[in-house]
Amino acid sequence: MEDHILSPVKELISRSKNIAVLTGAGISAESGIPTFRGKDGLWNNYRAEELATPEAFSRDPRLVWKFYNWRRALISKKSYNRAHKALAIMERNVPHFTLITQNVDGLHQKAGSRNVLELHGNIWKVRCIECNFEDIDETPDLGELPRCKRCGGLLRPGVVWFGESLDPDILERAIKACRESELMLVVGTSSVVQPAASLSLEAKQRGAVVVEINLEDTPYSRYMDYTIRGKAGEIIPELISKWQ
Ligand code: BJW
Ligand code: ZN
Repeated sequence: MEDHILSPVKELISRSKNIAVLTGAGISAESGIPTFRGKDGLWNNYRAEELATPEAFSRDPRLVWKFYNWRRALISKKSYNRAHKALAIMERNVPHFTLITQNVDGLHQKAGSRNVLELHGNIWKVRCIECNFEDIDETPDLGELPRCKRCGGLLRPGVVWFGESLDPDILERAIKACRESELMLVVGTSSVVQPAASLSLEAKQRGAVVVEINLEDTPYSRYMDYTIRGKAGEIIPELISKWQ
């Protein structure tokens, strides 16, 4: 990527005291984890409404667990990439830094990021549908119908499905971080899922500079101050190269 495209954003990153970053599945694509949409997207092989909704889980919990066990096994074999690492380095060099992710793979934390808000939960979390007991279990395959340690009730993945509300505390902290930021980076998300997608507008409306890093255009590209087209694993390390 030519430097005249990146240098104003590099400059903004080194000047800003408060940065918010929103990431999506595209940041983990270079780790070998499939995205949801697009030609190699997960939803091309599986129908979202059959798997990622509370109705699907009530109808056929075995099928939903089969899908999540398959994804848990896949993610357990993957590592963070240069983009995750570069964001962890950015956090250490910026006074106020919030990483908001839609991803459930936990790779930001594995790369060393500390202040991470997981909007859609975490694939290693499980929650009892009877007593709400929450646990973290990194066993890749939890079997057909995993049960609660406390009460024997059926466990469900600790992720947020379509039609479910996001954790209000996490969402509130994410909105606050965006509103207070001077600069917001939106990385590797198709920006079609709400309310995550509109976080960049919260930032922009409060005067932040918004930058999109993606392989392609999204419905929010036109609101961006800068759009950088390319791979997150190449662009973000370049943007923070002065701290490497
Ligand atoms: C690269 C790259 C590289 C690739 N480098 N880039 C308002 C209007 C309309 C609908 C709604 C609305 N408000 C709420 C809704 C309903 C719904 C919604 O948004 N639907 C839309 C699809 C229309 N939202 C909800 O239901 C949310 N709940 C909610 O709002 O509650 C209140 C409410 C309920 C009901 C009605 C109204 C209000 C909950 C959303 C939960 C989303 N859950 C999932 C599954 C999580 C668990 C799991 O993983 O199994 O979250 S769906 C899936 O999509 C997952 C993701 O986090 C999310 C976003 O996907 P993401 O990350 O953007 O991935 P992709 O694949 O879409 O894009 C990848 C991008 O990367 C692409 O752009 C590539 O180009 C790029 N890329 N390689 C840089 N190397
Ligand atoms: Zn229970």
